[in-house]
Amino acid sequence: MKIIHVADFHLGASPIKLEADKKRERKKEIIDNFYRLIMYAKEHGIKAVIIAGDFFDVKEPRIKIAQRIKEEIEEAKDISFFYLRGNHDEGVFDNEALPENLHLFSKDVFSFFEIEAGVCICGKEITENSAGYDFDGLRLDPLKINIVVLHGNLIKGVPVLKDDINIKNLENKNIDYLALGHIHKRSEGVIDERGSYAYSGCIEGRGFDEAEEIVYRLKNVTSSEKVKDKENSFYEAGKSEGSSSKETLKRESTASEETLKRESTASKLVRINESFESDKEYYKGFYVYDTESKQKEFVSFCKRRIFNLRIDLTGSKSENEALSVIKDMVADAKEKMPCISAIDIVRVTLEGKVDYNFTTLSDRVVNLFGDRFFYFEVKVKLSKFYNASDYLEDKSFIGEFIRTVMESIDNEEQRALIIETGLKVFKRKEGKR
Ligand SMILES: [Mn+2]
Repeated sequence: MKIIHVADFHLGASPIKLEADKKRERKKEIIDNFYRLIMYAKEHGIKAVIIAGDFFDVKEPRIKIAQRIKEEIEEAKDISFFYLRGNHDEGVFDNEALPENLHLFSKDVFSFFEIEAGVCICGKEITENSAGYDFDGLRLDPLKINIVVLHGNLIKGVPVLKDDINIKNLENKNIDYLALGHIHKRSEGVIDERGSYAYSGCIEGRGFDEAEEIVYRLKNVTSSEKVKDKENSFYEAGKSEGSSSKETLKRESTASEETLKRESTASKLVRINESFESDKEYYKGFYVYDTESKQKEFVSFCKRRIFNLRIDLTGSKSENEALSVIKDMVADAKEKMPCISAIDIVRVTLEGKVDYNFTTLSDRVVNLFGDRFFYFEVKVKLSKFYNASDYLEDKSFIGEFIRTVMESIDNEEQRALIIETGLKVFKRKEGKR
C-alpha cells in the first residue's frame, strides 16, 4: 500500500509581493495544488494521504477555501485523508460535518486508525501549555506497520517548547515511519534500527526565505576552441595580431593535418555550490511511503520554484563588466540548470566588494531579465572596496593613516582589513560633514 505524506500547505497565506493579478494567480495555484495532489494520488493508486499539519495558514480559514477542500476530499472517495492539525491550523474543522473519508486527530490522546490489515496510522496534536510531546500513550504493535504523524520540532535533548519532539522518546516504540510537519525544508533520518522519519517540507515556497540558493563567484576561465575554417582562421589571426587582447593562437601539429586552436581568458561567473542538479532533487513536494517495501520516495511537486542566485562580483572592474558576466551566467543557467524555467520566481543577489559605483546596476539587471520569469527581482548587497594606493600620497589624516599601516603591518591580509575598516570610518565621517 502506498501513502502520501505531505505537510505545510499553508492554504490562504499571502505569497511574496507580486502585482495584483499575479498575486491572485499565485494564491489560486497554491490552493489548486491540493487538487493536483489528489489527481496524482488517483493516477498512482495511492489509497491514503497524511497531512502533517499547517494545511491552512490560519485557525479560521475562509469558508470558501475550507468548503472547497472538503468537497475535493469528499469527491475522492477511494482515498482516505488523515489530517493532523498543526500550530497554524489548530482546531480547523472542529464541530463541523466532515466527509466520511476525512479523519482528524486529537490533542488529548493518540488517535489510531487501522487503514488496512496490519497497517496503522496514529498521531497526536500539539497540547497547550506543556513542554514537549507526551508519548506515554503511544503503544504500537510490533507486528504491524506503524506510521506516526506529528507536527513540531524534532530535537535531541530536553524539550522546552510545546511543539518540541525529543527523538529519544520515540526510540524502540516500533515506529516504522514518522511523518512530520512544521519544518518547511525537507529532511529525513533514522529513529532507531526499525524506523525512519521525514519532514516533507512545504509543498510550495512562498517567500525568498524558502528559496533554493545557487552561489556564483567570478573566476578567470581559459577556454579554447578549435577553428575549423582555415582561411577564416588566418584572417582572424591577422586581426588579433598586435591587439591588446589576451587571445592567442596556437598551431597544433598532428600526424595528418594542422588545426588551429584559439585560447582566450575571460572572467566568468562559476557556480560554487552543487546542491541539486535536476527537478527531482528540488526540495518542494511530498513523500510516498510504501508499506510493503518500507521505503519512501520524494516527489517534487511544486508548481513554481523559488531561486536565489547569489552572485559575488568581487574582481569585476566596472558596471559594464558586471552586467556582461551576469548576462552570460543567466544564458548559461538555462543550459546547465534546466530546473530554472520561465514560470519560476527568481531573485538575483549581488554580493562582494567592488571599487566602482554600482548605482545603475540593479535597474540594468532588471531590464535584462525582468520579463523572463514569473517574478524577478534584484537585491544589491555589494559594498565598496577602497583602494589604499589612491590615498598614499594624500597630505591628509587618511593619507597619514594609510602610510602608518603600510609601514607597521607586514601581514598583507591584516593590512587590507585594517585599511578597509579605517577607510570606511573616515568615509562615514566625511559624509556627516
Ligand atoms: Mn507549523
